Amino acid sequence: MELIIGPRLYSTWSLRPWLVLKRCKADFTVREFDIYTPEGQAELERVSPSRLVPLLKVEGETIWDSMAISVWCAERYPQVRLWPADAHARWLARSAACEMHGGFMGLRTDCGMGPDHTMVGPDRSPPPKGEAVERDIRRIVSLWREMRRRFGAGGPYMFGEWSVPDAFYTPVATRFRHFQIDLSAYGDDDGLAAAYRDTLLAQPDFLEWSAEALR
Ligand SMILES: N[C@@H](CCC(=O)N[C@@H](CS)C(=O)NCC(=O)O)C(=O)O
Repeated sequence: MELIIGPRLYSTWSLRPWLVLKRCKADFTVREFDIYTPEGQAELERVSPSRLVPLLKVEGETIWDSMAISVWCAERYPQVRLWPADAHARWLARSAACEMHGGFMGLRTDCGMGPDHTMVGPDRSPPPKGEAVERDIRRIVSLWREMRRRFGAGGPYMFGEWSVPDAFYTPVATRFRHFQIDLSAYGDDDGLAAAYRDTLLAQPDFLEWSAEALR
């Protein structure tokens, strides 16, 4: 089984299913290539039905899209709890992950993982300003706070124990850190969202990804 990804430093979509596969302790290899070069673009054209990464090559098929790969993982590794056990939490966990998967264009546009935006380096950028990005940040802070308050009793992750939304929001945590976004200015009065951001940034699997990215 092979996960095909873009550059670890920039490809937020690649990070998400990689985290999910690691949670499953899946036996997989990684093929990383620079999608931003002309050769990388040609390779993308050749290997990817959508011209995007990530892709999972398994049993003769190519599964494309980070969410499709995560859904495949839940099917393939039913013993690993990738979604919360509680039904209400599970419904909302899927909503939260899908909201990230399909939205937050303001944040993605203004806080992109461009070549100078390392996820872990000291060269942080100033906080972005603008209606769309600020609306997105406020929404994410409110979502994180609500889920942590309602479902977070069993652990430090969004729904207590680790689940797929944590993978989907890890790149957001890196953006909040990189762009020095003060979450208290967006309704995080008591630091609940900031603590969750720090939990995501301290995940051992994420630290492994970061170390590889800087290699
Ligand atoms: N909805 C897709 C989005 C994937 C995506 O946008 N991937 C970017 C890299 S992070 C890409 O492949 N871009 C190709 C390009 O910029 O040419 C998913 O969840 O996998």
